[in-house]
Amino acid sequence: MTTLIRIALQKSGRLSEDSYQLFKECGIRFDYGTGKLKSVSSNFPAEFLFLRDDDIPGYVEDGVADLGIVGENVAVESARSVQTVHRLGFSKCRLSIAIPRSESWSSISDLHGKNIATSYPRLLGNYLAEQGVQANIHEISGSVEIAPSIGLAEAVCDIVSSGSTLLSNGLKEVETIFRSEAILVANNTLNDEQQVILEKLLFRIKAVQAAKN
Ligand code: PRT
Ligand code: ZN
Repeated sequence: MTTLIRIALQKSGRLSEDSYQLFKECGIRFDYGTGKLKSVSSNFPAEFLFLRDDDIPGYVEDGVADLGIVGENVAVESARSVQTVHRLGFSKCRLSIAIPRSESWSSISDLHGKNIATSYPRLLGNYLAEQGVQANIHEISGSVEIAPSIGLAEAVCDIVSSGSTLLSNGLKEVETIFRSEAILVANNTLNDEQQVILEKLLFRIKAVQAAKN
């Protein structure tokens, strides 16, 4: 039986379109968007799995998938043991601290003793520790931006792209703690055949990227 490499992609979200487009430009064909959870390529030894982005690092660590495309923010926050094999340059965003627009700000030490709402407790905790700031981290899974207006926290730490979500919630960005983009991650123990397929894929990805620059 020929070896297939299993690649986990986000089913539907901010990573999906560019991920599908990348494989298309690499000349690798597969069906997606039909509601199917997996699809085998018709012209490359790969099988694609369509998942929630949060599940991708764990699937790759466990070897359910050999490769995955995920935001670096999600990969690092997950603390899963996977290797970053390539940076893909799309789905760029930043993880930033924001406070109500009416509040003054002089430095990160303003957060000492404050409550900060975030879905990224690990990334935020590491940053605050590095900066020597002691604050209370409140982990919430969604709608982080409304936390200050409902009295849950004095600050938030959330993903920002254009900044319009912060603006429309009366917040201002005061400190960027992490810059992210989509990355290709791999299981730590690929066998020789899988490694050969990964090298072929990387060769094509690099050619596509080089043609754009
Ligand atoms: O359903 P599933 O769990 O798979 O997807 P999801 O809803 O958890 O993730 P999704 O699709 O929103 O984001 C996937 C990845 O895209 C993230 O992990 C980031 O790496 C990256 N990315 C890029 C973003 C953004 N840009 C982004 N703007 N992720 C989220 N946002 C959100 C942000 O949380 C905030 O609510 O968009 C809002 C801010 O956008 P602006 O433009 O108003 O600043
Ligand atoms: Zn998600």
